[in-house]
Amino acid sequence: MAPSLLVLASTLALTTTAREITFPLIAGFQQPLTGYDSGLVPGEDISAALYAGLTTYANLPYVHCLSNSSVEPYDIAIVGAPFDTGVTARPGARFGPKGIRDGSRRISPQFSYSVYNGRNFFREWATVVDCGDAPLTFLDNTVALKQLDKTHRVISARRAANTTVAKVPRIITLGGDHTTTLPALRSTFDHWGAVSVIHFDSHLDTWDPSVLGGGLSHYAGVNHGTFLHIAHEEGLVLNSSWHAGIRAPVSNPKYDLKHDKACGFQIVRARDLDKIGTAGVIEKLRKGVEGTKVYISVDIDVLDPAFAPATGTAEVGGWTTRELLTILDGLSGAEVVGGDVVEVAPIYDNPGETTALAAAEVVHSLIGLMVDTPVKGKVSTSA
Ligand SMILES: [Mn+2]
Repeated sequence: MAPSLLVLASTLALTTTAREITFPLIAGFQQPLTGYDSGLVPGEDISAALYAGLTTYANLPYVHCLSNSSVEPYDIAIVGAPFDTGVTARPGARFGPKGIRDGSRRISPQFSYSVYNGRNFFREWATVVDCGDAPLTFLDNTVALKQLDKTHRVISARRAANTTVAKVPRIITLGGDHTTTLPALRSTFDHWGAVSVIHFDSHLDTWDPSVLGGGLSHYAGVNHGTFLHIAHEEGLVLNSSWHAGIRAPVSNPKYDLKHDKACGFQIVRARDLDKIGTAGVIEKLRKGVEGTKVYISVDIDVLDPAFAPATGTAEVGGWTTRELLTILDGLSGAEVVGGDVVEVAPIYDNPGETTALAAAEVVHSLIGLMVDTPVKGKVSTSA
């Protein structure tokens, strides 16, 4: 072997033993994204949980809120409702909670100061936790909805963490098809009475069960297109409720729209935004629900399928993710007692998780509204 090759071979051998990569000194340091090293064992900080550990919404702590014993107190609880046997079109929303949590992995309490308002809603007065999913049977809708009723009752019956601000913990549900909003409204009624619903959706969802499904059987009349009719029938909804983003056709314009009004709703249509802008939509909604407690339900199909393809009943001609977030954030000051994001069916999403990312950010906005405006409960709760 020529001497020059020998030198090269020995240099390579030296290189392969030098495995430690040393970077030049820098004039600063990176704050850990989450957690701080306990110092139990010297070395790298592995206490950080971002993209590691089990996936909760926004890397929040998991609490077994449905436990029979006492748990760490919280003020705002995220809970999944894996239920999709109330749909009239594409199923798949039972995997919505998992999809939304996956879409939220980049969000963390340590890195959430908004460039719009300078606030980090995870770091104000409220303890926000993820309760995991409600155990719902997929074989009987009546039983599943009873299980979800009880889930809401148990989670909201615990004593809040920061009782000096608000005594009743509030819940944000990750759907699930839209039927899952009904148990949530029953639960907010128990604590705060009837509410104005701000319902972001491309569909009315106030269909008379006798028109949609109920002709088949009483059981079939309880579904994701009739739950607002049923909520009205049960007296859970005030006449100051609003739909926002409506664009899907109706079967009978005289009956459907009249019936919708009778259920307590007024309508902002999707294309109204072109005329009055996000500021105009915000003004209508804010004025419309003034002085009442508010429940915000976001059917992800309010977005155009370009921004949310992964949903059961997609309708073209919808709002953008930015427009929806602007409108949601614009509702600050409203007394939001509960909220949800529903109809996310991850199987129809794309590799970029477009729908899941949008849904995760919508949940973030709902948390912001709840933290911004605490709500006093009228019913006292026990520990
Ligand atoms: Mn809906």
